[in-house]
Amino acid sequence: MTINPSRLAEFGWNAHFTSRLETDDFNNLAAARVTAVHRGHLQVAGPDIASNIPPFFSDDDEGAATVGDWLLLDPETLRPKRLLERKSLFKRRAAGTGRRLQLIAANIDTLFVVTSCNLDFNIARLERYLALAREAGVTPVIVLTKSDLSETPEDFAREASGLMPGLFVETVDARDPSSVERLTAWCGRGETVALVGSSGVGKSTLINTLTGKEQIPTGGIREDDAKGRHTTTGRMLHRLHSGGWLVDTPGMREIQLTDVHSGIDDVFSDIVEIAEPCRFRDCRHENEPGCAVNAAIEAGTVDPDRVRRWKKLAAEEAFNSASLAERRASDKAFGKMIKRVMAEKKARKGE
Ligand SMILES: Nc1nc2c(ncn2[C@@H]2O[C@H](COP(=O)(O)OP(=O)(O)O)[C@@H](O)[C@H]2O)c(=O)[nH]1
Ligand SMILES: [Mg+2]
Ligand SMILES: [Zn+2]
Repeated sequence: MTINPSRLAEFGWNAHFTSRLETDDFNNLAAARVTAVHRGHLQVAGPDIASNIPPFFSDDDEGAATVGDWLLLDPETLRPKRLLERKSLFKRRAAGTGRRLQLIAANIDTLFVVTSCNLDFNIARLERYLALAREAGVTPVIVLTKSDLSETPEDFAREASGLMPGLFVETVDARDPSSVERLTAWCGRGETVALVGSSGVGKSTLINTLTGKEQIPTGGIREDDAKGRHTTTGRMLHRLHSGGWLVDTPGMREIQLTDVHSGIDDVFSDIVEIAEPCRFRDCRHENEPGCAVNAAIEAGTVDPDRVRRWKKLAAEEAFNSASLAERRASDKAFGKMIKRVMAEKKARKGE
């Protein structure tokens, strides 16, 4: 078993990963993709590999293998040796007081931000998802569903296009394969997509159309079991009939805005630029003298609603990141304390 990029493309491998290999790796290791993470093992898939293997951790915060990761394995034992540098990573803060960082999915190329041509369409929510995509290192594509139910789907598309320079927007009837074909450019061999959006917008319908199977219940039927646990019977990665993969994990569905500072700056780069000459470095663009943002609002060169949404998102992000930083600091202090206690114990034993 060796590493063969053209066969690995079947599992979403692309040039990014080939460029991360050492010459020796090709003949000495095998590569496989993590398709599910369980408590004591990882489920992986690759050419001639469909196995459960031991979990993989390296020493940093983001070192544990997650869904979508590529691992280099010992070809004999299939033990994981190395985690390949990720192309992208979605992470979130766990529920509860600790609010630890959880890795959701890695190596997604494109995020379909799904909304419908009706009341679900909400600019602030879309901006949030765009920031999330940019932070993760993923190309966002806005997918407007239910085009068949709207008299003016092009109006929704036009408004969505204005959210970010160069943003892709596609309008579809999620139930209709010929309409969903517009999305195949992002769903081919070597491509991995994920999908976010509110309940009812047509995500499950879209997945069924993209996979060409009626795998997933639609119309508000829960996929979780009665106790609210997520059933994980091979639903994490779906193979698309155009050759790509779709990641659909519970974490991906519950994703929130965390640690997305640079993502927000990307989506609102025009306002960040306008704010550059503010007199104070830490200008909050409220009533500070010499505020360039307020001057632009006065002059009518920037949309005040957009500024308001930017401030709200940035404030929320600052709050979330602060609590994460505190959490990390206290984890470190706790680790040091344990080390000290162990060292003292050892020293006493040695007496
Ligand atoms: N007319 C129409 N109905 C759609 C479209 N997409 C989804 N639906 C319907 O909307 C409802 C919710 O879709 P579903 O895929 O379950 O949404 P999810 O909650 O995002 O997974 C279902 O009854 C679908 O049949 C569409 O593009 N056009
Ligand atoms: Mg659904
Ligand atoms: Zn200012």
